[in-house]
Amino acid sequence: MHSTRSRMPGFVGGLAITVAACLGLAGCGSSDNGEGTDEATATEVTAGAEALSLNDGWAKATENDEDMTAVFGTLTNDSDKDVVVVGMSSPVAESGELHEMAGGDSLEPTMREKEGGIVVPAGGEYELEPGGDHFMLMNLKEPVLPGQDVQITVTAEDDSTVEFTVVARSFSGAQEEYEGDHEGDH
Ligand SMILES: [Cu+2]
Repeated sequence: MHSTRSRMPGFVGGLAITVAACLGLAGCGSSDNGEGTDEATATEVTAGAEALSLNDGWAKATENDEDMTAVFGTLTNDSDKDVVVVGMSSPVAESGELHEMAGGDSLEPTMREKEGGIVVPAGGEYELEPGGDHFMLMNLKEPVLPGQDVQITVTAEDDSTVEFTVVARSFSGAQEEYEGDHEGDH
């Protein structure tokens, strides 16, 4: 006996219609900029890194010989096109990465490299914060001290770059482990 017809097709169909209507409204937000730009065209072109500013940027000062640390702040895009951030670097670190927090069943939050970059929407902003997405400075060449200026370079997908200077400060949070790293000095 195949009784697949008892799966309430009317209910499922109603859900699908709701989702489609939502997507049609460009993320359900009201984006009335009055320019009448064809949306498909607008999202194909992105702006360079110079459209970005970093507000309230700061770096976490290192403790206990940590060899990595993170940079946070609010990325703001002043242009009318999205900016896709694909990389970052700093003189104080051998490399820089874009990180996100991995969800999952683990009690310990872990972070990992963010695939596809960070999209700062046209005229909008993107929050980098402890417990969320952040810039990661890997293999530090020296400790990052509270009050120290840390220069960072942010790269967009068209290889354009912009430099910011953030101040390091002590912060007791953001102790997330790197995915696959379980040294755990508690
Ligand atoms: Cu990280």
